[in-house]
Amino acid sequence: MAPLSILLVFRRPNPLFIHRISSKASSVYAGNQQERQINVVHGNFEKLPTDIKSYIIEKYELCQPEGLHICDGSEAENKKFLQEMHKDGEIKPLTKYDNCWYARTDPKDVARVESKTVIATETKSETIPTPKESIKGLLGQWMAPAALYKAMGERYPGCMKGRTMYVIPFSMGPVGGTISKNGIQLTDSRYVVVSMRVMTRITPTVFDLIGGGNYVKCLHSVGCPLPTKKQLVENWPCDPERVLVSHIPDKMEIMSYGSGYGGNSLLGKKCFALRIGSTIAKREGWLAEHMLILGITNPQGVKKYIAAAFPSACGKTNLAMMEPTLPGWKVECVGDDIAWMKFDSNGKLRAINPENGFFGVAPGTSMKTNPNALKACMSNTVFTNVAETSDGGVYWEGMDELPPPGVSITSWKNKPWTPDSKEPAAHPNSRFCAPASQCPTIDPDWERDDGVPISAIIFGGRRPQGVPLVYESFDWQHGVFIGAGMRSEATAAAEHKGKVIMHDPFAMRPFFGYNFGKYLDHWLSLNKPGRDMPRIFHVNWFRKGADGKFMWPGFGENSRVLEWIFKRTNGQEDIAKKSAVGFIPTKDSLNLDGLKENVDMKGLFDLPKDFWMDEVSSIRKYFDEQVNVDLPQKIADELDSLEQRVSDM
Ligand code: OXD
Ligand code: MN
Repeated sequence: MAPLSILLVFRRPNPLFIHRISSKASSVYAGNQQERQINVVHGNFEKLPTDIKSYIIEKYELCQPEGLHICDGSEAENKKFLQEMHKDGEIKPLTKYDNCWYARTDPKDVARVESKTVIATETKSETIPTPKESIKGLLGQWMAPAALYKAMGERYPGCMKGRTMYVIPFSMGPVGGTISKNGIQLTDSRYVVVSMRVMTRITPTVFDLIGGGNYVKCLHSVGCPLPTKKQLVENWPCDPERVLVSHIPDKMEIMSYGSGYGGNSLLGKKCFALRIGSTIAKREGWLAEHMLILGITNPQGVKKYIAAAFPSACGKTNLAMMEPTLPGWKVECVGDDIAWMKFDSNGKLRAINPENGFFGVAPGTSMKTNPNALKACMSNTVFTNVAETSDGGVYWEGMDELPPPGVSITSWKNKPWTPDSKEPAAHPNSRFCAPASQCPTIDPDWERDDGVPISAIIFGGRRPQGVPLVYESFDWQHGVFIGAGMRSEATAAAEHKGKVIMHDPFAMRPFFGYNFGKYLDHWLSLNKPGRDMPRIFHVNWFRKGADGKFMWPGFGENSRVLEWIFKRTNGQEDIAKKSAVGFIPTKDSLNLDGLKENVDMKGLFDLPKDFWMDEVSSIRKYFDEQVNVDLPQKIADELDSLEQRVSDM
């Protein structure tokens, strides 16, 4: 298409191309038997693969947008959307940086909404373990297909009226890569399009790669047809009362309604890469996990890769981008949130980061805690719900310093803000959405299409009491048990309140795409002869002393723990000793050279018997109530063995 005609199209209200469709062939929802038209405002609809055309027709019929824009992912297209959004008052430029933008959401749409996130399968037990009688299952939310179709029928018909439907062809992972997968997202939000362009790889090549329907279908609507019936808050369209984020694994389909916030609307991320991804991974024999991936090189130049699962807001991004304090060591980032891992023909587990950007939590990010994240978001970044400064910059809690005198701060709620204000300047779940390639420590192999070899898997959580700085599982099965028993303090990334310690197995509790008991079976089944199984560890940077202060300095100092893990993956036996919970470092084997603070190592590795007896009881209660008959016997045995070891302490 000639650029001139594109220009004309955008200026003219007339359709560029009218595609006639018969509603009989397509819509199961609308019940509308008239002939309707697709008003294609950008792209060549006719050239799309037949099954994608049918998918679009079906959803176009249902959502009734004003036009269809098939995204090409180009710089020019991105610029055009950003400018249009600016003109319409949906975002504003942050003039202090290069091509950075600021969005405020409706305060009712600020986080993932777990209570309204569902998976539809024929039987409930495909989605979640059957909990013990009279207990509410917390390992996912099932919705009967009929109930979901009814709920969709109440939401989607006409939901895009007056808006454009954007078609986003995207790849999770390097385009055409051996571990990568493709998706098509339909959305009525330009904010989503520009954010998806950062977080995934948008390219029309995806249309060529999709054959025979092997892709994930994603439909997203903010649920705010035009003209709006209500006054928008911050110009942020959403329908918070009726949010519904649904997944249909059998159809490889995601449908998300009512929210524009990242975790609910950038469907490549949690919905595809984890929930639907984990069901595909189970079927195909690999793993889709809530894990960062980092490369670590020792002073001799030997490099290894580590994957690590932490619940939301435990510092995954910080660890993935850390600057080691140990001289001569280097850490490079492959990904900060999601890992897809597959055993290759040599039995090595290889991982890719299916994402293309970082959707990081802003508060707490500073030059001290994560200089690389800050550098990554100095250009081409969309900030959401942080505070803005009068000199065109951003501000949030935990930043290194306040802006200079004379520069004022406006909070995420669009109110003047000073350090004396009662409310936070930035929402605790405010985000930066930045291209991964901009991270100064991005790993040279981060886009290798067959992934990087994984030597260790780390589980962790925010545990103020009782849990040592690091321990290693006795073997793969024990490691799977450690993942299953993970617990952590609640996060701002979802709607939970307060600082309760929540069970969050594998940091996947909000992201399992299928029955957690079957997920454990799948993990256990991966340990096959001839495979080089990664070693499994558990870390806790967040233990607090009697004075309520963190006992371990964290951040770059965590490289000392990574060094110990690195050595263990080299088979160094003399640096570990057996404890009730797993192998822990022998005295003096954790390198503390040059550590500026005094650290109570004894306290950090102390295993209080009462605490661990309580821990065993909590895990047992959780397994009994939540996983019930779906708990694999091997995991039940591991729990019994832990109890025995603790009572022998
Ligand atoms: C995230 C989360 O946004 O885990 O990454 O909630
Ligand atoms: Mn996450």
